[in-house]
Amino acid sequence: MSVNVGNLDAIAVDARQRISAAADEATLNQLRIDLLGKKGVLTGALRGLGSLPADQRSAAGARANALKTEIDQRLNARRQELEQNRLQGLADSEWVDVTFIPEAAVSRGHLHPLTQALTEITAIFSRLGYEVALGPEVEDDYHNFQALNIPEGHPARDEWDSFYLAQGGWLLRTHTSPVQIRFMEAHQPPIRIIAPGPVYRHEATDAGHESQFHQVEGLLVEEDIRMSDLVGTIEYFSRSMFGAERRIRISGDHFPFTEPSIGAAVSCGICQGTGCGSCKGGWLEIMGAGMVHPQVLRNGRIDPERYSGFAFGMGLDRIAMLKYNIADIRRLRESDVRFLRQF
Ligand code: FA5
Repeated sequence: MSVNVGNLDAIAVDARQRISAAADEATLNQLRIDLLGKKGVLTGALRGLGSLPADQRSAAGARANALKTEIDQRLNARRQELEQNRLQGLADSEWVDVTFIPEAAVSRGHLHPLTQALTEITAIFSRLGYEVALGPEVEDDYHNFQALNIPEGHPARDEWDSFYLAQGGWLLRTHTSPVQIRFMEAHQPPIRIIAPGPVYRHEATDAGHESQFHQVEGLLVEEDIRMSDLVGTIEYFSRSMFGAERRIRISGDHFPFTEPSIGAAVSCGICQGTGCGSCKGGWLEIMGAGMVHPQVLRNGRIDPERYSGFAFGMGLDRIAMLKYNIADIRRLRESDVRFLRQF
């Protein structure tokens, strides 16, 4: 190649451009070879100096050497620049501050007391051969009331005032008892189910009452089932759930869908049965129960001449309160971890 100051300028322009565009170390290494290596552009030009006329040789030689130095410096500078950028990029992702004191281990959560109580209830009843059934939270009037012997205008509707949806006569279920009807409509005996879930009531709240709480319904329908089977089941449940030292009180009650009907209460663990702000005279009512009314069996398409059964509906929140000695039901819904972490 013939060398003159003009094409040295062209090499310089091209080299500067390629060096500043190089985005990584490998490209820079390759450029060094291409420009300054044995077979590099500039080396070739230097070699051609000998063929220049003597009067041009020294000027072109000086220019070529200066360019060689410049290229070398530019390659080094660009390398440093790339390294600087890399370190800056690391700041967010990989940079390790060795002076940093690690935080205390992040505390793990655990199951909510209501979930813990329900898990235990499910385990107890599954030992007795019950399975879990679920029903809708938005119910129709028929399943929530009429099929349970509560026709329109029946005074029991006052006890179970609900939240009604604007259209279609739907309501938020006031208890889990409609699941009894829905399950019987679809199954013939033997039936042994528990049906847990949220229920809603339009009522004032206090330490023992919420307007949204949870129930666990139970239904057993087989041949020759008696009240003693129900009482035995309640006793077995209470002993398994609360321990033998808690006392159980069974008293008469009234529900339109059971005949006869009873209520079951467990002695309060906060006051040891003497009476306090979170119980009623030392007792906490945990469930309503009774023998399934023959008309309710018929509404569920089951022959009351052949089959009989019992049903119960327990308040899950009340059971969790009893089990864990929680004085106010409203605390269960506050989601305050300082409170929840105790259980
Ligand atoms: C009923 O809801 C009936 N469906 C229960 C039943 C089922 C009876 C099957 C017979 C056969 P009651 O309204 O009493 O009954 O509620 C049942 C339980 O839910 C109560 O014993 C109590 O433990 C709980 N409970 C009732 N109201 C509230 C409330 N506002 N807040 C928290 N728990 C409540």
